[in-house]
Amino acid sequence: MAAQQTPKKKLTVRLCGPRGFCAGVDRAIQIVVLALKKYGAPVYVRHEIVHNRYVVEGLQERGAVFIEELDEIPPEHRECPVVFSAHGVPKSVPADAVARNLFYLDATCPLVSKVHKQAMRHHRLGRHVLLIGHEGHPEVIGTMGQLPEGTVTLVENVEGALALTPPTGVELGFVSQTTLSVEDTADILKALEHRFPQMHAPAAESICYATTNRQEAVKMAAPGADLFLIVGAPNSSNSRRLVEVAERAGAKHSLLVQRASEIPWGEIGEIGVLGLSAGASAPEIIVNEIIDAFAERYDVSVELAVTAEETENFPVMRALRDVELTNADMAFVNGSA
Ligand code: 0CH
Ligand code: SF4
Repeated sequence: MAAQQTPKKKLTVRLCGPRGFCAGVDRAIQIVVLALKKYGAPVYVRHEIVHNRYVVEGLQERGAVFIEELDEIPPEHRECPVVFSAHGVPKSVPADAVARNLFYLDATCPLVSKVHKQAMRHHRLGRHVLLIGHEGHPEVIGTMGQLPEGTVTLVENVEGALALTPPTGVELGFVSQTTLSVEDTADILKALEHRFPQMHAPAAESICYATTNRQEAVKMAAPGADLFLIVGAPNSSNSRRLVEVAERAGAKHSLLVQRASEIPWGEIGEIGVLGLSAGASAPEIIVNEIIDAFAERYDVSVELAVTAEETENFPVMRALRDVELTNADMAFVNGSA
């Protein structure tokens, strides 16, 4: 007699929307793919174009070469394009590229560039800039590097805001990293405003629409979730913030995973509701891979937790607009392959 199979346990997967790629990530990946098509391999990319190994490896397979500094480009490859990552770069980087006679394509997200402009505006108006963000993150290095040394002070948390001793006799203006926790940033701002009531805000919000929307959807899906998985990399600021948001909003436990192979099956225990989202740099194909991995072990039903529709689209630079992408390229660019 055939052994009877135990029926799979029921699992509701609350799938957040929006999740995954934002317009800035889509544009940055597109720039590398288009540059490879137009100019051929190798195309150099300064820093991971976005913080995702799957994306980086996919681009490497197509002929991209990832470097951290421009001096890693060998002299015989000076003619090859070099792309700056979505996180932005200090002003010294394009200046160095010009000095080295390199051809560069800047894939900085337009919303990061907007923060750069706001920081520069504060500076132009004679203000000392307070940058809310995390030390060492490439976006923070890029934003600080828009202004002369000593004219920007980094504020990492409420303690930092309380301990801050900015230069005296000068007005203050703030900006932030685009990928921070909306709630933590509000707390930091409250502490700063309490101490420096005359401090000037930027003309536009620094935390971007994609960060805000992904956090909102996770907040909606988290209450009652036994486990919340965020697809993303350990060096992805926006993804790590989603893990924190999930736990704060009521998920019993939340974890960052890069691939289905990282799911710690032995530690999951009894679960009936799984929250699922993906950081702005995580492709949808990995979200599907994770749903499939759960479907092998549970009787899965997917429920959508949608808080916004996103229609943002950032066009690539003119130099690349004449290049045609195949369907396969398009699928890679939008994260579905
Ligand atoms: O969230 P961070 O900034 O670490 O970067 P990511 O994971 O590559 O996501 C894309 C955002 C790029 C710049 O805002
Ligand atoms: Fe741009 Fe926001 Fe995406 Fe960063 S997370 S690339 S700022 S849209």
